[in-house]
Order: sequence, then C-alpha cells, then structure tokens
Amino acid sequence: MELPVLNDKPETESGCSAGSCGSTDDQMDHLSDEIREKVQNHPCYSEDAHHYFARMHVAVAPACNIQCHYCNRKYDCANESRPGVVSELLSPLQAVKKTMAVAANIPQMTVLGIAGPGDPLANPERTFATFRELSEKAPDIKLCVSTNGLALPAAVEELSKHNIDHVTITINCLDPEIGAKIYPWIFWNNRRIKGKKGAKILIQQQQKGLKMLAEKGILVKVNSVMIPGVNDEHLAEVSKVVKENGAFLHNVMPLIAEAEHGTFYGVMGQRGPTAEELQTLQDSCSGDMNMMRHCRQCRADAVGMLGEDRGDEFTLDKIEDMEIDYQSAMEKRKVIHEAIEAEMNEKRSAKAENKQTQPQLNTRPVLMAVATSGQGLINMHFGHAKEFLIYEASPEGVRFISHRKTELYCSGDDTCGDAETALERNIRTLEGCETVLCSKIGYEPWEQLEQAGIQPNGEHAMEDIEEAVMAVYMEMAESGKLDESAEQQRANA
Ligand code: CLF
Ligand code: SF4
Repeated sequence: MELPVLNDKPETESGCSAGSCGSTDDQMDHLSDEIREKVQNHPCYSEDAHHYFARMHVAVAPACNIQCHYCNRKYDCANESRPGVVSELLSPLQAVKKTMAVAANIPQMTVLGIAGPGDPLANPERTFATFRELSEKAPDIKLCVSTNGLALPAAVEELSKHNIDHVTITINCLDPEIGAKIYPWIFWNNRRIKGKKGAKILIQQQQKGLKMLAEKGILVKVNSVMIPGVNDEHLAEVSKVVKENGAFLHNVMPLIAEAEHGTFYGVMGQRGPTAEELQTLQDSCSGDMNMMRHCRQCRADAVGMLGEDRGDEFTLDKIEDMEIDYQSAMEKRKVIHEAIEAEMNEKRSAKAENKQTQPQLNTRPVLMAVATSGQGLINMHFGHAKEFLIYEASPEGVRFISHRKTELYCSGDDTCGDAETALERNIRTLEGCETVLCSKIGYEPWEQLEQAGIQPNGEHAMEDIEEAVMAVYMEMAESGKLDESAEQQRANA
C-alpha cells in the first residue's frame, strides 16, 4: 500500500523506508479521515486500492501548450500515457455519457481522469464542461486531472469548484538547464518561448500551482519521466522539493522512446531506463517521499482496472444504445464499494495480526513474481498472464516493487509455432525473481522456469498475494534456501 505515513520510520538496508514502500498495512491508520476517504478507493493513489478499484479516462483535451522531446502530438500525452497510443477524441457531452455508462456497468470504477490526448488545462472549456456536468450528474465518481502544469495556477480556483480532489503534475526537473534538454519550447502569453527561458517559466508555474493546490487541500501526485543522462541524477532532488511544496505522492515513470513513434528522443536514440535503474531511483527517493510503483502508463481513453483496457465495450455506438438509470446505479455502486472496503479493512487487520506473530528472521530479500487478475489474490494461470506483479519478501515484510509486461504465449493454436519463443521471452522478463506464484501452470513452462532457476508455485491459488508471498518466503527460510545467494542456488540446481 502506498499511503503516506505521518511518523518517520527508519530506512531499511535497501534504502527503502518501510513506511513509504508498501511493506506495512497499517498506514491507513495514520491518515486523517478526510485524506483516507480521498485515497482509499483511488487505484493510483493507493497501491492496495488498485487491486480492487478501476479508473477510466475520457479523451476530451486535444491541444497542448508545450513541446516535450518524448512527444510528437500524433499520440496521447506521454506525461500520463504510454507513448504510441492514440485515443478517440470525445466531446464533453459524449464523455459524460460514456462515464455514466461505464460507472453503471463497472461498479468498481471509482475515478474519472482527464489526461489527454493533449494537456487538459490547455483545453479548459472542454475539460471543465466535462467535470461540471459529472460533478452534478454522478457525484459518487472521484474526478482527477493530469497536467504539465503550465496553465495550472490560473486553473486552481476552477479546479477547486468542481470537487476535484486529485491533480497530477508532470515535473521532470527544477533546473532550467535540464529543462531545456526536455522541453524545446512552451507557448506562453501568445508567444513561443524556447530553451532555458521557456523551461524556467514552466518550472515556476509547476511549483506555484503545486503550492496553491496543496494549500486548498487537493492531493497532488507528481509524475516524472526518468530520462537517463538527462534528469536521472536530478530526480531525487525533485522528489524532495515537491514533497516540501506539498505533493502527496511521486510517480517516477520510465521514458519510452521508440524510433517508430517519431519523437525527438526516439529518433535520436535516447534510451529509457532499465527496470533496475528505475527501481534504484524509486528506492533512493522513497526515504523522503511516498512513491507510486504500480503505474501502468495508461492511455487517454483507458477503461477498467489498471493494466486492463475495456474500452472496446464502451465505444460511442455501444453507449448510444445503453439506457442508464444512474440513481439506481449509484445505490448499487455504494453497496459494492462498502463491501470492498470492508474486505480491504479486514485483510489489513489480519495482516497486522499475522505480522506480530511472525518469527524474526535475519535472511536476504527475495523477489517473487505473481500472476493476478485483481482482488489482491493469486488467481491467474501462468499462461494467461499479460503482466506479472513483482514483490520483494524480506524480514521487514512484503513490498510491491513493480509490474513487468509479458506476451501471451498460450492464446490458441495459431500462435503455437511461436510459442516457445514467447515463453522464453517471458521467462527472461522474470529475471531476478526466484519464484513465480500463479493459480495454475502447464508442464512445459514449469520445466523451463525450473531450468532458468525460477521455482513455479501453484499451491497458493486464490490466496491473498502478500500472505502467500510471505508464506513462501518462510518456507524458503526454513528449508535453508536463503542461506545461499540466489546465484549459488542457481549454480547448484
Ligand atoms: Fe488517470 Fe492519472 Fe488520475 Fe490515475 S492514471 S489521471 S491519477 S485516474 Fe494512474 Fe494511469 Fe499511471 Fe496515470 S496508472 S498513467 S498514474
Ligand atoms: Fe505531448 Fe503531453 Fe508534452 Fe504536451 S505535455 S507535448 S501532449 S507529452
């Protein structure tokens, strides 16, 4: 769970503060009721919530007021979305209808975000028309917006009027020298301003907007795109300063720059960070800040749980035919939300109790991969997993580290010829993990995983992820497996 802790806790050996990295389950207890209400069912602001609750985006904002070197405007805003993805533009009216249709059909959907395809605050009429209508017609949906921050100070008053409790600002630097390497220009006061001068204005506007939002009690998440050789060594400082200025959560995302996307970085061959570099930076920031590690870099019209996209079920022609009685949908949603929150609270209490009775160990940490389709359970077949969640188990507890995307190798006869290759690629994706937990697994992948030094485990199907990860860790400790390094283990296998 990535929720703020109000008490300082010591750092662990890995540099991760136990309170900020999701290894404790009592963090909700440290929050005021007001903040708890804002985060407990927001799938981006709470790592725990992302197992149960869904979000959706409506792509109503086409224009942008700056240029980033990781964007070429043909695709969705890369500050909040996976590059290379194009969303269908909606009018505010269409967006409202779609949101209510999704909310009625996916009651776990708690948050509507506007995150593109350009910058929402560079399109204030379209963005605020959508928020205004929704706050009146569907008051049970949390409203969320993501911006580059240039137009933010002028929009804070309007944002606070529409009951918007969550704002994301993409802040990649505090230093205009670095900024000039990321932003070739901004459009400001009807003029294009280039280089350091433009970057300086953007940086000032971002920090000003952040402080104004924090003063109004609006929760701010800061996204930063990690660009090796450009801002990677600077982002720990960014994390510290944005926390001082009132940010609630920091999400460091990897740069994705492919030549085929046609962006400046893509064409120039600028590389993104490795998973290890990203984790090291997140860990180094987490002593000062609550870090988000479960971001899926969604698209500007994403629908569903993080990591899934159910947009095809809610295309314009389909929602045209849907009859929505939102009053009765709201009543149903309330019952479902309360049941989920009760389940989450129950699990949190059970974990706290288990932790107290757990024997003290002095063993090394272990990475484990988990196949899940949600609800915080191990409930997915190895061959059906489109991604694995990576957890670290250690004597301090279990913490979520990241997700790693895979390719489906078990998708029917037509892919059989390529199956071996896809499986091999997936196994490479799990590098560094010593165990993979799933509900079921076939003989062939079992064998290949074992050969790669990764132990498959289907014994904890339908169990709570963190409890199962800890149970496997304890078994490894008892059997003496943790007395040797992972490398020694592989050599002996
Ligand atoms: Fe959307 Fe962003 Fe709101 Fe979430 S996404 S506007 S805060 S509701 Fe979440 Fe998606 Fe990552 Fe964004 S996983 S890209 S952080
Ligand atoms: Fe592209 Fe978003 Fe940057 Fe605008 S703010 S240039 S849409 S990545």
